[in-house]
Amino acid sequence: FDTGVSHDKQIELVRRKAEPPPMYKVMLNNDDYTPMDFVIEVLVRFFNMNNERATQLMLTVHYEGKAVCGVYSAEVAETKVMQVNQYARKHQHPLLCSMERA
Ligand code: TYC
Repeated sequence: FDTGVSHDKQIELVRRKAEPPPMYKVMLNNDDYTPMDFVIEVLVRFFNMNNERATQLMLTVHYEGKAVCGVYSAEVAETKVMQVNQYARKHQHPLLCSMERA
């Protein structure tokens, strides 16, 4: 009988159960102006790091150009990127947070 769910939709529903959702790396990018202390504060506030991990990651970005802050679902990754970039702009720093497929 008619369940109201098309055959294509049923296939899509089965596929979604079998495959894990795509994951995204959330990255911080280096720049010459954002204060180191501000980057550490961002990592503590938005990525739930303690001060030691945050300091290490900030230095990795500073010396290597970028680093992965965490790996998340699309929705969580998009939210982190928005929150970090908004927070940086509010404080008038050029700090850039971005995401890419893991
Ligand atoms: N390079 C910056 C400085 O020397 C520090 C910095 C680290 C900036 C990490 C951005 O994502 C960043 N003040």
